[in-house]
Amino acid sequence: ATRPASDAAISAGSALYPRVRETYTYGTAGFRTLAEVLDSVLFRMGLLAVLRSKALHGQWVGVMVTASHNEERDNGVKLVEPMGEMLVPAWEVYAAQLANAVTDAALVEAVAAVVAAAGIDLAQPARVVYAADTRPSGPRLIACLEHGLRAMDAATETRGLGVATTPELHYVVCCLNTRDAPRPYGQPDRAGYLSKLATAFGGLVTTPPPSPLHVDCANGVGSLAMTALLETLRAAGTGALLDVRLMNTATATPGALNRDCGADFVKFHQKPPAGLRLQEGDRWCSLDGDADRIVFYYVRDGAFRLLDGDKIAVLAAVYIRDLLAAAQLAPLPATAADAAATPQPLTVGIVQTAYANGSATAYIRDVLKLQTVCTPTGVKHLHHAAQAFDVGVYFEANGHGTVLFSPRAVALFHAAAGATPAQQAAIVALRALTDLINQTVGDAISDLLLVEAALAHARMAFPDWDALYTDLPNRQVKVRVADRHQFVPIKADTELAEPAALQDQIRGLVAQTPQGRCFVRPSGTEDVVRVYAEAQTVADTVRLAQAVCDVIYDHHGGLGDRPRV
Ligand code: G16
Repeated sequence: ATRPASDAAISAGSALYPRVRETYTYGTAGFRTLAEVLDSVLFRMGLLAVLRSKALHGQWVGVMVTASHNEERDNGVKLVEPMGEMLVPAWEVYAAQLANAVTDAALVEAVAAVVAAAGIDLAQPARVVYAADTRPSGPRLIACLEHGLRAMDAATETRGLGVATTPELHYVVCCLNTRDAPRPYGQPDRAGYLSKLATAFGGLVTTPPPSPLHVDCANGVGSLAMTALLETLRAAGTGALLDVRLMNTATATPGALNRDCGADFVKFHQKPPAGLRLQEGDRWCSLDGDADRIVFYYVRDGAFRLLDGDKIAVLAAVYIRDLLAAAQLAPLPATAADAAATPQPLTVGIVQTAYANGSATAYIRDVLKLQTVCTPTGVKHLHHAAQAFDVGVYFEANGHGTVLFSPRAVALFHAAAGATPAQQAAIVALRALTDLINQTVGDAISDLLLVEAALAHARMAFPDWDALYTDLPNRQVKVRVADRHQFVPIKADTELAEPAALQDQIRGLVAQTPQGRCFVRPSGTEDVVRVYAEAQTVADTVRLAQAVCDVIYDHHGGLGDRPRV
């Protein structure tokens, strides 16, 4: 058979971006490692993005260049599906095959193998939209990506968004693919994204907050998006509704990104960003490096108090549950087409991971009486589990999450009229919420507005929110090891299949600890193994975490200094 014209372009392009690593892994959020070894990966993901779009008959797919919470010297890349979701698992395998093809010729063969395996018609059009965060390596890696897009098909329709947050890119992908749908997701650019959020927020909140919210922007792209959001609100005449003070906005200072600041730092260390003085009672939050995560915090009686992703999930669930109760919506038939079917109430559920605090899960189950589901770490897993509900609230404890409304629920909100002013107001609020919440992926800025709206609705201050339940003491520790891939998690990350001896020891240590829980899993974004422990007391938690870290360090290839909890 004649070889496609792209073969020569792929081979020539590949020669410019030699592969410099043994193995690249498509992890929790795509490829993520030192930026300096990623050129070949970006070129090859350009090829793959074109193939993915062709496989989907020319629908837009997204490519985001970011390493999110990682240090500035890292970077990464992940592909985004047409509705804004994470790349499907079968294609993660193809991504790894392309990234790891050893020679230029092997890469050409690997591309041909994907074309054959996925049954791709290369004559199909391709459309790819891409963006990068503020990392200095971004422009270079985008150039590698663009070369790959052209090499695979010079006629690929492309859109570069420049510097954008990860959730903005997910939003734009979804908008581009729903332009002709009955309910387009929105205008496919930053202005459309911000005005959608601003309009929805203005529809939910009527009075300014009692005190400003200080926002640690992690010296990342979130500061640019927050600044633009404030301008959008001001232009709409609703600027007073959001009172924020932006901190850590030094996007151009080398090395500043995520350094001693940002959502991951705050959650991990359970302390405020370095160099910021928190006054008693001040309201604070931290975004991460690509603005897809957020955690809130404050100081009370001199103690740092964290309001993490679990607390956000509970607040969002309570808010939506109250609105649903006030709206008194009639149940919908099981399908719109089948009016004779038994009417079904809307289902509401909360999706968490093993990192969810035991107290949060107990509160959701015993007090809110809502269903909880536990999935492995990674938004891709939570997102799909949340789609099983009409209102699926999903948050990782680290502040990554959102709320999904089923098409059934959205249709119901738009069809309902409401017999009383209270019902009408609740229905209007539910409609606005479906716009305020970025349903394509976790979004720190959308979540910030959601939390402000929920607190305003319930007239709650941070301490009231915090008091919904009390977290069990918990610790997370990173252990550097020679080979993190020897740790094989099962049962939604709660146990290890391998090394079996380690899992037995963890079980023994947990059994001796009141309300103890502990698990170990390899990170999919950093070269470490993560240890999580919680227990009734701080002392027990520290003891449990330290004991497990010691076993790993001493018997499973620990590197560097012994981890100290
Ligand atoms: C990414 C994922 C999150 C995950 C986090 C840590 O976040 O999107 O779902 O919780 O990595 O993953 P791991 O424990 O495997 O390192 P981000 O904000 O870094 O993109």
